[in-house]
Amino acid sequence: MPRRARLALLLPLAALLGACANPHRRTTGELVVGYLADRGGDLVDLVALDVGAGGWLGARVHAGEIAHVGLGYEEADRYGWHFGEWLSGRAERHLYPPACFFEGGDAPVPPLHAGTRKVPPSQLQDPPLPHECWMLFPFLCDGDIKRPGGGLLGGLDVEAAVQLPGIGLRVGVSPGEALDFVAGFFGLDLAGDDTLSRPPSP
Ligand SMILES: [Ca+2]
Repeated sequence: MPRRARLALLLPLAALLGACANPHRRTTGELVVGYLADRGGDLVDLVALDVGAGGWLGARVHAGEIAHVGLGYEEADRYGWHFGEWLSGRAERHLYPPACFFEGGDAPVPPLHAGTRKVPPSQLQDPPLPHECWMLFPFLCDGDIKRPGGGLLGGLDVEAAVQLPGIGLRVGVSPGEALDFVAGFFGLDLAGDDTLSRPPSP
């Protein structure tokens, strides 16, 4: 390739690298590593897989803030991965009809789900608080059931859990976080969790 033509090709590339090297005082290597880390972070945010060490007998499906449907009772310490958060023994409990009907006695009660409240991120270290919500459209009964840090995208989380005496399993997928993962390839950060979208640390 003639030297003049090579220069014509290299000059735009050099200009591009120069722009990449210092948009926020980050080097090109930091940008590449940060981009890959953000895509990986978005990917692991969209799945949940954890075990419940505890007892009782129950099965349930939670579909964001649309449905908390189940049967039976689970009381377990959860260990594993849950939508970008590592759980190491967080106590959770969930109670569903018909036990709730028994608690209500003769009074007619709606099909309630009693469980641990999802606390805001600032209170993650505090003990979980009890809450009750309807099994369908639970947000109408309890307005504070969002996953910590889940935001609007977390409202689409779907998870299923089975608890047997001694051990249980929970799996989940977050369509909202999946949307954020795909959008990341187009330079969008719907969840606001990309490190590259934040100013670099001094
Ligand atoms: Ca993101």
